[in-house]
Amino acid sequence: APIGVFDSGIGGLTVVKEVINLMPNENIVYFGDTGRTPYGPRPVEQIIEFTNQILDFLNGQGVKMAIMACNTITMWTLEQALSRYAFPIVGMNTGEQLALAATKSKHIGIAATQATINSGKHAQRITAADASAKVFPQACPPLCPMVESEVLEGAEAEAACREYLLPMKEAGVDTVVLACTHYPFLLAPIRHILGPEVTVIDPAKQTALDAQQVLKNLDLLADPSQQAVRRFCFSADPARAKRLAERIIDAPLHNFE
Ligand code: DGN
Repeated sequence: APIGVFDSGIGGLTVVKEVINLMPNENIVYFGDTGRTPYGPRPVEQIIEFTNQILDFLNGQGVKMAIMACNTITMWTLEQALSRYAFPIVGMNTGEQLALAATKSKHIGIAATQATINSGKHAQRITAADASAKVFPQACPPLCPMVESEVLEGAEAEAACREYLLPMKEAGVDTVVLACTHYPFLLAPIRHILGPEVTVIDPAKQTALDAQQVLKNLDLLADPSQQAVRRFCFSADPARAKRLAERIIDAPLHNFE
């Protein structure tokens, strides 16, 4: 049975990359809701409705687990989804352990969609883990649509990353969590803007490790000799999604529909 991985668009491909690196023989069905992205500005009821539609689709594909490869979806829908579906569901790791391990100043920036920032969960978890930490949340509304439209470098990407990420550095953070799965596509301009003195945390790898642990506990890991089959489904423009996938995933990619 495949692992289902999904996002409001192509951002979840940054998580697929880590799932493939960690579990190369697992079958994967990806769903990206490119026809209705972004979810960040949508009301919570609609984010829940769209999420359950995608989980119904993945259920129909017979997935053994689903990974919410989107922070916005995880923050607002994970709890209701866990009680609604029989298969295990893993949300995005919120990165507090990674951030606290990396920071020296204990000033930590969170870059995410407006909906994720509104949830307050990243800040809550960081300060629950270390009461002396100070969190600088920053909503970055233009970044997801920019990535979806394949603007990943150049003057426009640099300018947007500067506008939204530089204020956190100026406020004194030494660590920034990329709490939106689209943002690792912008890692080059983000690193350029923040410079070597700021550590950039992408929780995708930890999310893949979380998923692997759940599969291990349930004895659901694929046979190591299995040749993985991967399918990538989108509600709009699979050709664009494939171009973006090829920018970040090293494995050969087929089956975009
Ligand atoms: N990739 C999603 C996330 O991690 O929050 C955001 C996508 C969106 O709908 N804006």
